[in-house]
Amino acid sequence: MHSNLVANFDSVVKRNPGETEFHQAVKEMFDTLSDVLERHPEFARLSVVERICEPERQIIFRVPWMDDSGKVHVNRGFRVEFNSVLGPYKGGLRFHPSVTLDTVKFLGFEQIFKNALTGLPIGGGKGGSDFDPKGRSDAEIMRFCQSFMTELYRHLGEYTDVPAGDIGVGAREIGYMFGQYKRITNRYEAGVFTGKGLEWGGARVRKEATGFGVAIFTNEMLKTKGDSLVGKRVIVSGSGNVALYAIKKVHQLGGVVVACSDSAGSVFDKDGLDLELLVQMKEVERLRLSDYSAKRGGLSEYHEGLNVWELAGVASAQVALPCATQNELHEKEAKLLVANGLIAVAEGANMPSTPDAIRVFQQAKILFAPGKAANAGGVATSALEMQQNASRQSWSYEETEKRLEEIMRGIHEACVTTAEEYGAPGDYILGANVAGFERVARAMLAMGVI
Ligand code: NDP
Ligand code: 2IT
Repeated sequence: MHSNLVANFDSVVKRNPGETEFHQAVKEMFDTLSDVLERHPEFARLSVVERICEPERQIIFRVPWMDDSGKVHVNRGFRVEFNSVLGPYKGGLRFHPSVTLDTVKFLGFEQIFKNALTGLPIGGGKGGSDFDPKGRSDAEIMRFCQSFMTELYRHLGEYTDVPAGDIGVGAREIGYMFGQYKRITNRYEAGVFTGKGLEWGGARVRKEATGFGVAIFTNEMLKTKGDSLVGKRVIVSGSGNVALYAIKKVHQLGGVVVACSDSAGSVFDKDGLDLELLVQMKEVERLRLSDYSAKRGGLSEYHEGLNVWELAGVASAQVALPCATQNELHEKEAKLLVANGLIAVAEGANMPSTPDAIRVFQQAKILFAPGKAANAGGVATSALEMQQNASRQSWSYEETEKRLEEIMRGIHEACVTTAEEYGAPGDYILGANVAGFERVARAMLAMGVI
């Protein structure tokens, strides 16, 4: 590793003690940047890497709220405004009991380079809370969102910081937060949030965009081998926003998804999942996946407590799309997938594969798309939502989907050509990291020491 990267990694570990996910995200990035620093000594001379690793601003705040029985709860809210050199801070909010500053920093760091890869004018940020929405009533969710926004609103703005959804945050939560923002500021500032409802400033295809983008990117990778998703058997992890629409697009592109999961277990439908039923259950009725197999009768098996990747032996899948959460796909499961005919992996989630799992995929020469490339369709369509809000326009579904496809093909092309330029053909991790980093680094140099 280049000496500047070694020194900066030591410093990141020392200055951010115990933040192991943040360290992991930084390490994955640094592992691919040595040649960039060799070619551009000015990046080291002007401490670009050191500056990129230090967020511009980190906000941590108390979120008190009252549940339906009158009990008061205190959660912690976060927003890490990481880098605004390409545009306003942009990135989702995650509500999950596991959220810490570490989580938000690793996600915010990844977001800088993902957003740069889209080629659109968006900086990087991320936020969230350790609030657990599971089992909460609608009224409790609303009170929590209002309390969260009563503090966060002062840091947001369409030219400053623009949140969206992530785990535990969908159109319902965005609605409550946008409503509170509008009320406090007395401004209908549509461009301050993305992922809004279609009747009040949301963009068509935003809901579907991340999952659609993952499937489109996978198909592009397969095309480089003269292949496609047609006839491929696919395992998806998770059954949330990203997973559901990855399944939909895989089916549209001719593949068949045979398994998916939630944090309690996994389902296996050997002839393909019933997407309509899944969407109805998860999006509308907010049910657990354990209810799905009962509704499918004998067509489906539910495996309580099973990590979906362990189904690799029975599923004989050629494609794996991890769409749940970070570090969910480990070395052992990667080996199982490879032994059972895997040819491609695309990360719908952020950092779902552990470093050891990635090593297994790379050694087996599996096509591997890292999250910051494969799942960038969501934030890219968020940027399209901002564009529509700024111009007071609303594009058709077809127009928006066409743009999403072009953006995903553009990101794929940038990964491929950058990897070739750096002597690592087929290495999508290096391609994505270097292409994203170079855009951010060049802009930072242009703007002086800020
Ligand atoms: P959702 O909340 O809609 O769905 C998350 C899914 O993952 C659920 O099925 C959930 O199961 C499962 N899951 C979450 N945490 C865990 C865990 N610790 N262990 C096992 N399963 C878990 O979130 P999204 O679909 O929006 O996000 C999924 C991933 O995609 C995240 O990594 C997110 O950062 C990333 N992403 C999201 C984008 C977006 O536009 N929404 C854009 C780009 C990336 P359960 O219901 O049981 O908790
Ligand atoms: O991880 C991500 O890219 C997101 N959660 C979406 C961010 C956004 O601003 O649309």
